Amino acid sequence: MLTAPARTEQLAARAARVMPGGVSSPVRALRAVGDGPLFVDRGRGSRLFDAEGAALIDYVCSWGAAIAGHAHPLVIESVERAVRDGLGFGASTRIEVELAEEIADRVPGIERVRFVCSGTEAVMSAVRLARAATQRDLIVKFEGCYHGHSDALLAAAGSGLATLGLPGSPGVPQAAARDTIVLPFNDQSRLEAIFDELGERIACIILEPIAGNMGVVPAGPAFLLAARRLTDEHGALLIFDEVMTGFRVARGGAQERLGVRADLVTLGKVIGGGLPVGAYAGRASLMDLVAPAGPVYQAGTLAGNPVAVAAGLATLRLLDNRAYEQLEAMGQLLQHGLVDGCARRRIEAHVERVGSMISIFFGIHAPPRSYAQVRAADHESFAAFFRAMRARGVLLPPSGFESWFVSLAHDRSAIAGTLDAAANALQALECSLAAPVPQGSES
Ligand code: KE4
Repeated sequence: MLTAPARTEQLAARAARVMPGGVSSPVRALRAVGDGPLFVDRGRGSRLFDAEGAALIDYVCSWGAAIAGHAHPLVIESVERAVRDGLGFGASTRIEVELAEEIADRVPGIERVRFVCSGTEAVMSAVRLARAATQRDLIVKFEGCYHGHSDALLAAAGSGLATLGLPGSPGVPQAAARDTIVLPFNDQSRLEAIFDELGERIACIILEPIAGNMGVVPAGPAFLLAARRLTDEHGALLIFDEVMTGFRVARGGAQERLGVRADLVTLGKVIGGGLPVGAYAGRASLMDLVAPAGPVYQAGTLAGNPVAVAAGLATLRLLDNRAYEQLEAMGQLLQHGLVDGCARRRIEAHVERVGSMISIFFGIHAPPRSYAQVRAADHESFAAFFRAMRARGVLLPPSGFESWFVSLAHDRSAIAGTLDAAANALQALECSLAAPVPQGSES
């Protein structure tokens, strides 16, 4: 564990006294990468400034939400304008209608949108709706996909559970997890077999169409088409969890990029621009089952909060075609630089990228297509790479089971700075990989 400078150390000690693990979300504890605590003072563009004032080129980007970069002037201006009129009313506002219209305009097949405050709430609500619409209980999810921390979805999840190596979580009653079927991601034959056996009892399949919570692992086209076909054949629903991919991988999200239509879509992150907004959305015949239009209950004090919605709407309005071209170009530049850096040092690694979502898997060559294959990667080397990059002013997501995010603020100079740091970090890694293991040391 690297020692942290004074202010950070002090903050970490105070946090540990009043917060579990000293953090508000497990992955922030940096335990998986064996690094010292991080406290951020502020962000600007592609950079964060930590409690010591050190600048870090940031690839966490608030876990994808800060797609416009930190403190984008137009987003800040929109939020400032909104806060002057009050922070929230528990009543409908014009701006939430505007955001719902913007989402419906962009995402194929969306006729109704319901706002909530997080991706977890969006998924929990969409699954409840799918169970109500089909009058069935079973749900199918995939190992390594993460859909938030609601009880039914924590089984064999990605992100923080994968990072901490947790199969699930204590406190989730058997009754809650019993109706969740977990299959290997991208395993079409297992999916077909489960529908042969239980198809008439399955309410929905939920998946990340481009998984980002086990590192970046795209769903294969045939696998996605099989999920679409099987749900249609058996009267089940297909839910795309696009909390991460929504409005990141294309103007209309993964449905547009991949050309496969889902029945329900869950959204988050980008639609809040860094403030707490989630949503679930789909065709009217489904969504109009949600109260008060229908009997499926879901509610929230801060749902559609005007300040948070203002940040999301301002962010979406920055995402025009040129923006997606830029995200693609900078993502490609970063990927090619990392591939080149590993090749020069004969470090075995695979760099996966979809648009502005990217991740590196050390110790494997073939692109991983399942959680088991990602687990077989060299996560120790990733941890060493993370520490070396942070020491050189670049902050990666603190886990090999996460996606890096490129924002509109990551210009050529930010990418160049990242690749300079990577060249040094990979050199250090090469030396450590080449160093003979001392005789008699622990394996
Ligand atoms: P939230 O409840 O954290 O807003 O969203 C849950 C969620 C649902 N679906 C997908 C595809 C997601 O990626 C997420 C949350 N993503 C993680 C990052 N891998 C959140 C980071 C954290 O837990 O601190």
